[in-house]
Amino acid sequence: MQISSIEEKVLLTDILKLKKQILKMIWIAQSGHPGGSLSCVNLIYLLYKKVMKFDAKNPLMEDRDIFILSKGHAAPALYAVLSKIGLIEKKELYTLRSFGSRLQGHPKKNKDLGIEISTGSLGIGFSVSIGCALAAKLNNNNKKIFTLLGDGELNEGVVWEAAMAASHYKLDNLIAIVDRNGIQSDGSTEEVMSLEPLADKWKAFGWEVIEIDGSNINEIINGFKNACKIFRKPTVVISYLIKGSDVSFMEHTRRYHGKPPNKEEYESAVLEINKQIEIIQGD
Ligand SMILES: Cc1ncc(C[n+]2csc(CCOP(=O)(O)OP(=O)(O)O)c2C)c(N)n1
Ligand SMILES: [Mg+2]
Repeated sequence: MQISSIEEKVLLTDILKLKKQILKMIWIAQSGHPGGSLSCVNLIYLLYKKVMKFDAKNPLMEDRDIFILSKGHAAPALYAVLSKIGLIEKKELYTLRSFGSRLQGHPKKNKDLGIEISTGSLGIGFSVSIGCALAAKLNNNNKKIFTLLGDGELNEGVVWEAAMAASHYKLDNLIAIVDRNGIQSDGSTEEVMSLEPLADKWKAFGWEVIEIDGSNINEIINGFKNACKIFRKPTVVISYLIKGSDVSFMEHTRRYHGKPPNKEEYESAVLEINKQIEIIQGD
């Protein structure tokens, strides 16, 4: 692993710790979606940490940027990041999916927690983000709307209807991010419902397309920042990632799409991640 700066080292370590946090939450709940949470947590963290205009001390700030987790089943990744930035207490994370908890299996709208809308029904979060972007334009508010979709989520017809509307209304304040991990619940995206040539499809719908290596911190941050500079059309950042990334037996498989680790699996995953943290620290 080539680490070029101290900051990168800190961010990579944070991301690995977030992955451990996600696994612990899902293991304790014995329910949840580890694969798609592990693949995208770096994107969500870097958005909040390095890109978005968002103050955890004032989550209702009028001109805050908005993040919508359209792939709502990755809620543990969002909760872990919201906890890291100070909006959710760590001990509350372990109430994931329990009766009465504010942290359900899919995000439930709670603006004090930084959750702008309820999501989970695939395609809906993305559609709502078009409404948010339009509203911001009508209110002359220069906030940005970021929305994260899964690649399997792109099977939903409503996604393409929303994509068409976004370019029609020239929503340059809207940035969609696709977690292109290549796997959905029933197998590889190309086997279930082929998406390629994906970049060309978005271009044909009038979008600017930025493709990034989703495991490279600088590419992610630069990709998001460049997306914010595009004028008169929406941008999609297609992020090539690995489902279940950083836990070898969860990588590149649909097995852990919606299956929690058992005790042995959890402990072995933590050991693997700890080793990676040690390597980064020693670099
Ligand atoms: C409308 C709708 N249909 C079906 C589901 C069930 N579901 C949850 S996740 C998922 C697969 C999503 O695949 P992908 O977007 O690739 O997720 P990721 O790989 O990022 O976890 C499905 C079908 C749902 N949540 N909403
Ligand atoms: Mg996927």
